Amino acid sequence: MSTQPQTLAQAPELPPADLLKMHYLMLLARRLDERMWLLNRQGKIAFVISCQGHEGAQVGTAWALRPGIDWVLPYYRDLALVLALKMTPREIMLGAFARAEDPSSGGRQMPSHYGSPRLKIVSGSSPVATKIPHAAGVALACKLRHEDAVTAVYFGEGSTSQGDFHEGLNFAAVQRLPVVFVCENNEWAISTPLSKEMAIERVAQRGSAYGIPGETVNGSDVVKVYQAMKQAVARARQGEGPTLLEVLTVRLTSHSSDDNQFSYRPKEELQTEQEHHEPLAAFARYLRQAGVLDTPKEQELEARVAAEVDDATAYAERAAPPAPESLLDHVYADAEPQQ
Ligand SMILES: Cc1ncc(C[n+]2csc(CCOP(=O)(O)OP(=O)(O)O)c2C)c(N)n1
Repeated sequence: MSTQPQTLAQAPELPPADLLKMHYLMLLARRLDERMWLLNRQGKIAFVISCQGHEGAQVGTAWALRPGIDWVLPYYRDLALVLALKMTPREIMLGAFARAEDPSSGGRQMPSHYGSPRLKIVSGSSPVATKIPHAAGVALACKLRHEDAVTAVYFGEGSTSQGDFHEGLNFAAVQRLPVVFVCENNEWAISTPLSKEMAIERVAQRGSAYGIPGETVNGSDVVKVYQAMKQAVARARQGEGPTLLEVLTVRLTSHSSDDNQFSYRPKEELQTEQEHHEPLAAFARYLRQAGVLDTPKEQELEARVAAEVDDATAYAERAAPPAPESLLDHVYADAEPQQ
């Protein structure tokens, strides 16, 4: 990452209980993610695409949203985000094991295409950035219905070079829609580095082309991320239109379980990022300094998270796969028109 880490900000509006819950969710996401890699290498689940290094961006922004009221269109890295929005570890593992009970797609879509009708989490298509104009559409519907729901859509910086990004931002800006565009910038699009993705320094600069505010925050400064998102959400809710929020993150794993990042990325770069920009450790340090976290509390949280990860894994492993007859559901239109 090219920016220096910022000093962690103080936030009087976040009581210690909230800070601890945020830390717990980041830890839960990290440990679930790590377990999924083990399950993949054991041949038990087909595919993993990681949130590791993005947890601060995701939990910090989620904290400014109202789960089940605001609409959220996540992308595949958003495990910590959907946990913060109240998806459960069991639901996550049911998707990873492609089980019938998986709320995202009944075990039929690739894992990590998170969706939950109960929580207004909208599952996306695999072509990156397509969810950005979808989010503008959701926000337009909310505006026409005079609902005060805000829509938040998440994507990587590589996705901002797709046409869908530009069309979605332009439409949302012209219509002053209640939407927040959250870019998790880890400076890689699989093996393509940032310098080959765009000729500008910051994704946030793209906002000015559409007449909307663009802001960049450090994703390992969870409190700052929350504050920036809170401001963007308030702007949307007050009818002042969209914001482009760029959160600087690090990608601590290969792009996915089918990739080897060391075929294109220097090992030293990853080491530097782990030492200086790793959000889970940075937030734990902040909480220790603030007197909110200590070793016994940390051990207690680790034990609780380990039990939840074990439970979710065992539950999903035992759960039934989708029925063969459901193979073509939602793939083709029904032969008989529905009344
Ligand atoms: C339209 C389209 N082109 C290419 C791909 C293949 N692809 C999947 S993820 C990805 C990288 C996206 O990078 P970015 O948006 O920066 O997100 P990151 O994975 O780095 O978080 C690509 C190129 C795709 N899914 N859709």
